[in-house]
Amino acid sequence: MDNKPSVVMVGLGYIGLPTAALIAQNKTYVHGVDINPNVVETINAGKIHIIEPELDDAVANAVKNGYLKAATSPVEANTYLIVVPTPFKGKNEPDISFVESATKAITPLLKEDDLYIIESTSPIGTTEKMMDLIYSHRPELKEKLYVAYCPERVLPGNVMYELVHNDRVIGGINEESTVKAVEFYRQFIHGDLHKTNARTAEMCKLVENSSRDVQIAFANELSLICDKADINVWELIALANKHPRVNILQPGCGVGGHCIAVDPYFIVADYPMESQIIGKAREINNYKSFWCAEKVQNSKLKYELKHGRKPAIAIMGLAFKPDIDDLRESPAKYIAQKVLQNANNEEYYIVEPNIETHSVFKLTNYQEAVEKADIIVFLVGHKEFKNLDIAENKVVLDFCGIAK
Ligand code: SAJ
Repeated sequence: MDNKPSVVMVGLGYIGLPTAALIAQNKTYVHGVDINPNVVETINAGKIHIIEPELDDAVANAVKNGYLKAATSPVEANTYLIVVPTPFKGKNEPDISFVESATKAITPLLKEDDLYIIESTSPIGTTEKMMDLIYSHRPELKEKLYVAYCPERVLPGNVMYELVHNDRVIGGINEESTVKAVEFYRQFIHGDLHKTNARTAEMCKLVENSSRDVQIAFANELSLICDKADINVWELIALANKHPRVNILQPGCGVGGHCIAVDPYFIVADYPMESQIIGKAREINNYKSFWCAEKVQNSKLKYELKHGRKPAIAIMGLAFKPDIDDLRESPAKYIAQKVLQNANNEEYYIVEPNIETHSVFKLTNYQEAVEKADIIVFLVGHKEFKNLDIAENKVVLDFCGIAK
């Protein structure tokens, strides 16, 4: 690519790469940066290192047409996007060191009127902090850059569509920065672009996922109460939701994924005294997974007492939510691991229809597992598990409402 890139995208992961491909589709030159040379090589070969529908074609075309190129270091451009991970350090403390090092890497390249945007999920105040970091190294640029925060809110599996069609919240460190960032996103986003300031935009991302976490915690708490009170929680929720202003979510075996189970800690870490419900919701949702593992253990012992032999147990689902193959941060996987740790010569059938093999778990076909097991534990509501024929004499532990 001989053309000067107009956008530098730092971080070519689940969000950075699809966004880079989308911008490049719009005939804007994008220079993608990733610290992993294998990722860079894969992308420059027109291939992808992550699983996301339609992303392969988008990247292949963008690379072929010369609008997307990857490298391990940045070059000069007009717009710089920071889309790197913000993991945890210690006990649920957000770690913004990747955002910091990405910012340091592009700081020497910045010039007057450039636009710098953070998309990474970040603790409140990160954009201001990064602006100060830039100006501490480049004081001559003070107030001459546009600096903004713009979180993404796409659902894995539907990223290419949602990137274009979802509304976005855009918050600059001043009004001019907000306007400039809106102009940038307007080129390739059809959803509405809502203007605010950087701190509100940062908080907005965290609040979206915390809100869902709190609502799921409410459903999970109900499931614990109903278990003791001998009430079918699924029926209860369906009935309560007949009220025109009630909308309770579904209980499950815990909350997983890389966002909902993570982002609330970004608020709790900085505002521990104020974020009582948000913190408690995290505890409840984590506890729910532990509780499910305990239930399996109890039911195993009960079975042995009653039948005088060890039961065969089917663990149905390992993914973090229904109908996906993503096992990272999965409560179902955690429960399966915990159950196997307690194993005492019982026969186990581990089922995950969305993957072929697993490095730790020996997988069994779901029909075979249901047929052979005495205790069937539903952890994930995969479509394959619906309407299965289950013999009357089997013990069913339904943690995801599959049998309802
Ligand atoms: N879950 C329940 N009960 C429910 C709904 C979900 O237990 O009623 C569980 C799921 O099984 C799963 C977890 O919650 O373990 C999260 O699943 P999800 O599908 O709700 O969310 P994610 O993590 O795939 O995507 C979320 C989305 N955020 C919101 O819906 C507020 C997405 O829009 C965000 O872009 C994404 O997080 C992100 O990157 O932040």
